[in-house]
Amino acid sequence: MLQELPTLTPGQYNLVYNMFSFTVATMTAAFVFFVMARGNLAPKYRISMMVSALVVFIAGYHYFRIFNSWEGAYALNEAAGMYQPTGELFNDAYRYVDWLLTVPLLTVELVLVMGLPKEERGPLAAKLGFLAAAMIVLGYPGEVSGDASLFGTRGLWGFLSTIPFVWILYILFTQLGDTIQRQSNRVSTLLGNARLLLLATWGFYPIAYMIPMAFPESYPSAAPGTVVALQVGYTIADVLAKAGYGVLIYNIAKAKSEEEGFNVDEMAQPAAATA
Ligand code: RET
Repeated sequence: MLQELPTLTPGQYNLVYNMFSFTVATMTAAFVFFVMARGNLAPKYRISMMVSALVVFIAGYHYFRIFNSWEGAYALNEAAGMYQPTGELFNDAYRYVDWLLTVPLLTVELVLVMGLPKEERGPLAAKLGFLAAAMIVLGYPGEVSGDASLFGTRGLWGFLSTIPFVWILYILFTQLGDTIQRQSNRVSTLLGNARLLLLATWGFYPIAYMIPMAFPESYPSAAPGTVVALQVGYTIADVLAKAGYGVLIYNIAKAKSEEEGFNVDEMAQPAAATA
């Protein structure tokens, strides 16, 4: 959807505008939260919060750029009462570059918080990270192609990207199943929830990607509703998959820290006493 944007009603334009603005705020706030919450965790689990913080920082930056790109791509035509494309590029590459950096990090977060032995951790994180990057790279040519049909460019690259996607899910639901079973009840429930949130949010992206395939003739220049739905859909999924998921990872790390005898209040007392 590079240059051929459709004309939008003010309601459609503003919905996307406000969603981008909300996401910049959410990612920034999540960054502050993850950095500050780090101290509540046993040192071993702090790295997973740093990875969460990196993910939302990268996303905050990209949403800021996406937001500016959206503003530049449209101008209000007052006579018509509609937002018309200015001819400036609405750059979808920001979204894909963001995913390319953050999606492998999200898989690393999950591996780190599981507290696996070192020799299992590295190879698993590398494998999941590589598959995640491959999934994003393969999706991009279809996203920016003008041919949105199921058996055309969008469908072909979407299919190729689904292969690493399914592979990741397979690893998460088979290999990691045993590791999750080995944890205490509380932690295994939390890890199970994180995995389900990952499935629910990640599953949303290929569905959003398929929306234009329903209207390949008119997409994108004559399909304002589809363009808006795609942007809003990806944005909601990003907030849940990054900030929401990071909070779940925090809860897991906190539960594990407590089980391993780390007590935040004891740590805080000496500082409070000197104050
Ligand atoms: C694409 C192309 C169509 C097929 C598939 C896709 C999967 C995308 C996913 C993206 C996840 C993004 C996340 C972002 C950050 O928070 C590329 C849309 C399977 C799963 C988690």
